Amino acid sequence: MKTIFKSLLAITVLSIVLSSCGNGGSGNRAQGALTGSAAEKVYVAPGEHDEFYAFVSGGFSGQLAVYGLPSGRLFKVIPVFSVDAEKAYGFNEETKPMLNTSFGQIPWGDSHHPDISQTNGELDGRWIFINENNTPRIAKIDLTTFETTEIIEIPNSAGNHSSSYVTENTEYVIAGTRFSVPVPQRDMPISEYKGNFKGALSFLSVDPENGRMDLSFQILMPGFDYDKAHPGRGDSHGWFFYTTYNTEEANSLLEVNASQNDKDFIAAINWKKAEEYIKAGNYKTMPTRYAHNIYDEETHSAKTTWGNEVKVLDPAECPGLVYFLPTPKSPHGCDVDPSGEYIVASGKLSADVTVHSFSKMIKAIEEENFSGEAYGIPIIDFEAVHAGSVKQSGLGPLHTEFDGEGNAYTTFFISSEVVKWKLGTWEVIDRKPTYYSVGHLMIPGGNSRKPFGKYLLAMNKITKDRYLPTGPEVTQSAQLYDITGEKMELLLDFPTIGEPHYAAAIPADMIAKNSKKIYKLDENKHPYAVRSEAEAKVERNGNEVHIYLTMIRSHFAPDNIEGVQVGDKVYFHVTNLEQDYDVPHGISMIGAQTSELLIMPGQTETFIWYPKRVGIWPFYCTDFCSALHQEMQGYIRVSPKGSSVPISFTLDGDAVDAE
Ligand code: K7E
Ligand code: CUA
Repeated sequence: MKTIFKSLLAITVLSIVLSSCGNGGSGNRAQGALTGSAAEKVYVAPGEHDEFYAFVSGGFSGQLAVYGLPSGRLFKVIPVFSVDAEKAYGFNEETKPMLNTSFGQIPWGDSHHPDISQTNGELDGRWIFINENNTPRIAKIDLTTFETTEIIEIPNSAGNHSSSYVTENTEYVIAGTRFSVPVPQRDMPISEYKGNFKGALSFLSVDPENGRMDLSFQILMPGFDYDKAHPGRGDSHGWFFYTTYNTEEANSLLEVNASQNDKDFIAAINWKKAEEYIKAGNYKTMPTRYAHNIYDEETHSAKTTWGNEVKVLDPAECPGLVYFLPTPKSPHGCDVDPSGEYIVASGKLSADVTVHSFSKMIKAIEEENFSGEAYGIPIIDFEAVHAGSVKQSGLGPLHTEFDGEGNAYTTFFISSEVVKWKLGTWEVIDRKPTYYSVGHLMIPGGNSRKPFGKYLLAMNKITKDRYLPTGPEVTQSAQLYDITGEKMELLLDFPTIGEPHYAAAIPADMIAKNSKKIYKLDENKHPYAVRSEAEAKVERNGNEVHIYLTMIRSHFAPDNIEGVQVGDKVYFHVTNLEQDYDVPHGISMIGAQTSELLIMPGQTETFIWYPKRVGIWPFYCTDFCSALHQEMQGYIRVSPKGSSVPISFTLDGDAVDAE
């Protein structure tokens, strides 16, 4: 077994070496794979719109990027888990609470798996959810504003990786732990991992009206690593499937020690059963602490509330809740086909892609066709659940998506390719190289009951010589394939932000029409909003100065402010009075230790400035908003501490005395 592992390692190394010179004999760089019509297929003429929105995770950037397909044009980077100076996310007073956790305010995250909300198993385009690995959290982005509106921390979890996938009606978004840890956390020898650490799988309910997430319950699983997950659909709706690795429960040198077992497991969770156990009171309530941050569109502000307990189910005490499906070997991807019958597992160290059958699983459970148990959880006999395997399909299978036409597409990291195969017969139909070392792939709607087919997006970890070099750090990339024919056709590759782990795409017409254009000024409930220039003012309260500032093309009101002193804490509460589409204004103040604010029409945002030196200091609009944008500026007079200069300001060119 060790030999296989070593030879796979050797192949990994070899393929990375090979990849710099064309990878696997696929011809001379990209051109070899391109036909003349490829350019036409991705050409979106100036002023025309793309057919799909693609939401591509930023991995270690912590963000979510919005691209158009088929053009690959980048429209927006939505800040989610990392601060973003461009948009003041995490810098202004309104969004700082979004990054609160039980560990304090965290400026960064590692985002992997976006998933669009569903109704009846089809994409509904209301929200998109995404996980944060490092400090476990799940975020929700509103697809009318393309803003992060909710982040909930996941307690008892560590490395929130098998996340964030939604059930057929977005009843739940789920979060699984990659690392097992002591639950509750405590001081103990790491060497006593085995049998003592636990893996928490979390179910967050989603309010069908407003999308509000709530940590419903957790299932405390044995101390394996939980890797990827997907919900059942159709007949398997009500179940959730998770791949596991390190069923050896090793705690050191996992690359060897967690590669011993011939088979790890897919954990099949009956969450409808879990609901029954919860209803029957068959759970424990564990004290814990986690942040729940919600952005309110009316106040344009986020608030943190704290959760302090969680309902926990123990599978050993809940018969019928969890079953293990033996699966070779250190599986990563866990994907369910549109019918819900097939559960596809990609064993990173297996030569084959293993497919389990949901109907066989149910039959095996009824017949108690078990080959053993682990920590009180039945292990179903492998042959009793196994539907088939795609044999010798490539090296290092990772992830699978579906086109809704009975075909599956699996990525192979080591052999750097996408392989198309047929569900049911398991025969390979086509394979195309990727450039290079592909991780996830995505077909629009490809993990729902209704995939849209047409395109496949491969997300690559390594690009080597594919783009102009930019020093030691080079871009990662996505590649677009046409999948309308029997054979796949490579159309385009384009650079991505961060490391693209996964993506979700949806036909543009499903969400473009809902896209918000402005915030209505008369609905602005920000506590420091002003709705007209006449209300603009400056107030002193001890050493705090509150500036209620407005912006409209092309001036600030007030624009001259006096009476500020060194040592004050100056709040800029800035309202954009515009009510036209696409007229944001920005603002920053010399020496401000924060980012600019970029304020949308009808919105109010706040930043704090600490005047440190006597003098006359300017502020200006940072977003080119009109022909007279450059005139959009103002001054603040800063006097010495204790000075007798009173607060005063100019409105409409007239001086106003505030005191
Ligand atoms: Cu990169 Cu889905 Cu986090 Cu596989 S995971 S590649
Ligand atoms: Cu307002 Cu530039």
